[in-house]
Amino acid sequence: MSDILDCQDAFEKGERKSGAVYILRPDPSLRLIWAVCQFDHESGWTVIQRRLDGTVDFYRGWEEYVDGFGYMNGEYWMGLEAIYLLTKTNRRLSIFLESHDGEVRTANYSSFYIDESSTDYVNYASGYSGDAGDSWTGDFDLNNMKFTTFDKDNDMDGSNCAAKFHGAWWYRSCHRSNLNAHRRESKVEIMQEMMQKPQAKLNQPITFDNDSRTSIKEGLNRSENREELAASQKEKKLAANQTAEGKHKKGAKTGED
Ligand SMILES: [Ca+2]
Repeated sequence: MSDILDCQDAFEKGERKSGAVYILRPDPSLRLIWAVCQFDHESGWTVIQRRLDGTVDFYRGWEEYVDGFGYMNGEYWMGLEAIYLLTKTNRRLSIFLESHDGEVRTANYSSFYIDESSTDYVNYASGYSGDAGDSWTGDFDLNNMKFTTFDKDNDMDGSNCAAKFHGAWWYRSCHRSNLNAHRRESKVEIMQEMMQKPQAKLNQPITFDNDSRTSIKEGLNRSENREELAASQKEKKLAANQTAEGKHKKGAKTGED
């Protein structure tokens, strides 16, 4: 069972395998989350969204945006519920946009978190810095907006912004940032990573030590299996302890272990 809260916690525990998949448990009582961690000299970042090559379709409905989709070694959206859990404690966000010729621009927010599912994951972002431009808290403020998908219209526009712009986002009416949108036929494509935790540029390619085709869903399933396994191991241990206790009672008094 994972005892790593998030990628920052992994960093503090000595982990340094950038691009590796870690199993996180941001709240001890809650579910496990599979995530790619990136490390720099002073912190660990949890990759909550990544788009690299257009191989994963990001035009999806509410349920999938809540649960997450994609592949750990490629493109993925971690899922709103997981982002909610992670941003309960870590509230920094960095967005990296990389053009085909390798130019990286960043947008950093010193505070970012989203609220729980009953609010449809209302977002709160502030404290912009960077060179990518602020399309979140500036003139087109997305603060206090709920998340919108093509099958769940929470935006302020007369239309459904997700359907209109082929994406899913915290749209107001409609957007300037649309990071889950369908890729346009343009010469410059972008590579993005949305991470928690501060600054630093990540120009290095992503490498994977883990299974080459691990999907978010598989990760969740495996997490559940691991939990079941851990639970059954705990039961066995408990049973063994009880047996041992019984023996102790029968025999002479012995020290507790
Ligand atoms: Ca609308």
